[in-house]
Amino acid sequence: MRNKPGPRIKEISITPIAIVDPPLLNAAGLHAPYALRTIVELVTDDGISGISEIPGNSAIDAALHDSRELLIGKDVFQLNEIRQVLVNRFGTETASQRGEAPWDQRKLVHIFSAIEVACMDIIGKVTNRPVVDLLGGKLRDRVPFAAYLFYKYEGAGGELGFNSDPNAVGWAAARQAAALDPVGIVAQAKAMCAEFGFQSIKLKGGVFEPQQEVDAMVALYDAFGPDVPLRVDPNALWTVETAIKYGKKMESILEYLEDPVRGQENMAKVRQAVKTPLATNMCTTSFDDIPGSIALGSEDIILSDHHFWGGLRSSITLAGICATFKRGLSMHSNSHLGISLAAMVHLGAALPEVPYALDTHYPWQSDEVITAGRFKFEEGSVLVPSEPGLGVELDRVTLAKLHQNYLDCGLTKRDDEIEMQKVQPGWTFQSVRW
Ligand code: GKR
Ligand code: MG
Repeated sequence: MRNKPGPRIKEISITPIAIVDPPLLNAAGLHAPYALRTIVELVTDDGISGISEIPGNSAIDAALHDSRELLIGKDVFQLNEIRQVLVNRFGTETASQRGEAPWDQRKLVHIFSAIEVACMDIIGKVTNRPVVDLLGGKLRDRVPFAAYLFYKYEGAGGELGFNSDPNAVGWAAARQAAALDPVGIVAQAKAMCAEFGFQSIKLKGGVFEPQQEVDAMVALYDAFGPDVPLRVDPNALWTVETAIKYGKKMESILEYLEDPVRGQENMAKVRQAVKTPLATNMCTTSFDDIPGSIALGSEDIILSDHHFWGGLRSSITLAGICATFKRGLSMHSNSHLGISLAAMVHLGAALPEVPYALDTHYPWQSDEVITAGRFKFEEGSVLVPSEPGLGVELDRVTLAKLHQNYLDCGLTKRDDEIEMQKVQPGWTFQSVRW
């Protein structure tokens, strides 16, 4: 019997969007009033649509446009061939191209992810299976996420910028409040956990001098007690000495310490000196980094992210490597909407183990681009979609509105340093600060 050829890609739409983001602080500066995302839609010759979402950046968008002619006519099931064609066109990418910012600045890995996820959405629709089944099947019905706290200035972001909507209530109101000290962080945590039911908490650090951030973690521990796992992420801004000094102070209260220092060698030094497990989304972020990670012992937990590990199937490969080398595996996040969340949930449901609640920025976003509206969290978890493919559909009216936001806001890439300089003239990003 002859194999029937799979559905072929006929159209590719690449739509940059800008979504409202509050003034959140991090090691690289300040979030702009809008976070950028790119929505990719593939349509097959028989009219089936597959979608994906990746971090927005005009260079990645341009490369996606360049890859169009290579992808048109390709069978969506031939993911290996699609990947090969993209590698041939763009060449390989080194781990160092990730850059020093908290977020990953590579191009090719994001393109792989965008195309692979959209193809898998189509494959799921063709085979009448949710994406999780294409990853080997579901091991859990719900995927747990953690509260992700940020120091922040007052403000709602978007058109309101540093102003607030006086009519907002509940989390929508709390999301606007300033949080610049331990009291503000505890208030933010209480409001976020009340709304979403999160049972683990992460603080984005690397903003204030280390003792203030340690005080915030102690305040969270005092407010939530020993049953709520806590993590802090200084995004590699500390020296080895600082990380050992303050890491030791937090040994009895942390579930893990995320990227206290820069680079695998430094992470390995801290790991030998501090009892708390170390996690990373900065020093081990590609398969090329794995030999160094194992040789040096740079971390205990790898925070995977299908957007920069090259897609969902690569993330499953990573899970196998983690199991072999006794690394824990969890998930990293950036500002995102529901298409990314759906992909994260399918992946989270397929992972052999989910020992740590996954990261998500989702509570910080108020926009959505899928027809069903915003995902609901129950007791901090998201139910795994059971419909074919990702289980979410594009809301085209909202997509057009968010694209207009992109055109109007004038941003073409993320630059938190420039945003910070608008508030603190002369402020510069330092790759190691304390
Ligand atoms: O959104 O400010 C942020 C975060 O700092 C993000 O860019 C990081 O990539 O969440 C991330 C992390 O865990 O390092
Ligand atoms: Mg991190």
